[in-house]
Amino acid sequence: MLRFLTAGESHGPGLVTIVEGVPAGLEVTREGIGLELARRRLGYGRGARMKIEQDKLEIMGGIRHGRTLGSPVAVIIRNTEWPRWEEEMSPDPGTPKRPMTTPRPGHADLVGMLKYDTKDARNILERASARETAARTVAGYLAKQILASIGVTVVSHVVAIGRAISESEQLPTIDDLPSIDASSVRAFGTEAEAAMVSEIEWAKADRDTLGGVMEVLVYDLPPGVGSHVHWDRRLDARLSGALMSIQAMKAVEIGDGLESSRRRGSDAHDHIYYEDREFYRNTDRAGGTEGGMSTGQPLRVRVAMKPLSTVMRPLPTVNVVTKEAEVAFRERSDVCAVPAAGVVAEQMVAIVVTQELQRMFGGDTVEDFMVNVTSYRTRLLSF
Ligand code: EPS
Repeated sequence: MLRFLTAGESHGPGLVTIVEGVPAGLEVTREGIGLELARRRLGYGRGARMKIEQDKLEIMGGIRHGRTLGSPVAVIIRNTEWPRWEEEMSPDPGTPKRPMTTPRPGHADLVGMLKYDTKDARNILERASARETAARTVAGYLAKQILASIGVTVVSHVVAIGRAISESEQLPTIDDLPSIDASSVRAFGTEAEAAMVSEIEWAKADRDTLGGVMEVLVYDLPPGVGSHVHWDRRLDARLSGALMSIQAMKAVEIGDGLESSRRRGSDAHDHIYYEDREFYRNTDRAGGTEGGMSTGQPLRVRVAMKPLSTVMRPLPTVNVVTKEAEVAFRERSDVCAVPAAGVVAEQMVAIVVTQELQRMFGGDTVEDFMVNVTSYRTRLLSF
């Protein structure tokens, strides 16, 4: 089963990802990973850093002549910002020039300083930064390649930025992904895009930040992925945990989620029909999961991001050295990172779905994996 570790600080020498459990024979290109990294850099409202970072990657293992070997895939992404920050931040090893002593409310700063016993928030924020998600992108890309081998597609789009909400009921499919990626806020539909952009402009002018909501959809997943038999195998539980692991996420909703809690049972579920040897539903209120398993309907998950905590109009805090009231430190940041976070959400969903498919179907090679999935799909047709 696919698993991965990341290492590296936001302004350190670079980010490292090791992905284990990738089947052999998967087509993987440096360009493919690079394109995925570029998608994560997009979005109106991002700061200067994203124009600076090139996300140049080096493949250190697991891939030969454009195909995976079955061994761990290792990738390094060097931080363009490293030399400048190294000079500025640590004139003498261990004694930073400017320790950051006024933690930002909402960030990992204060709790991290208490826990790891440091009076310099930089020791915490460097790893807490969402720069780490660049490293996750490598695992997300590999997962999506595995899913593509069996025709499963994953799409994300931004449904809200601040108070600007997309009203469209229509769900985008993989064919809509190019137009979503071309949208400056990764919205599906131009009307929503205009409202979201002006929301960001308003926040920027006000020296403030914004959060929002992203939706991830998975199509053509066979029924039965995940399991009702144990808490840690439930697909919806695993998706929620993975999405909440993304920096700054505060809520996850599966299907109609909160709305279904306000409905009656007669109006809350997806009725079952049968035609052409297949069971199907006319609605997808459950968001494609029942009993912790995929139903075969599109998987539909939303995740909400809080506004970034580096606010140019700084919030009240306490200096951890003097214990005096002060305002939180400010440094270069983004006004809104929701479009980029949506790409990361897409990747985390792809990773979890891939893991659960691998648990069901195994396969040391992509070919074995594909054969096993096909045989399961055939069995369902003769149920
Ligand atoms: C981030 C702050 C900004 C973002 C960064 C996440 O970085 P900096 O302070 O260096 O300008 O650009 O995001 C990335 C570097 C990235 O690759 O997504 C933060 O505070 O989390």
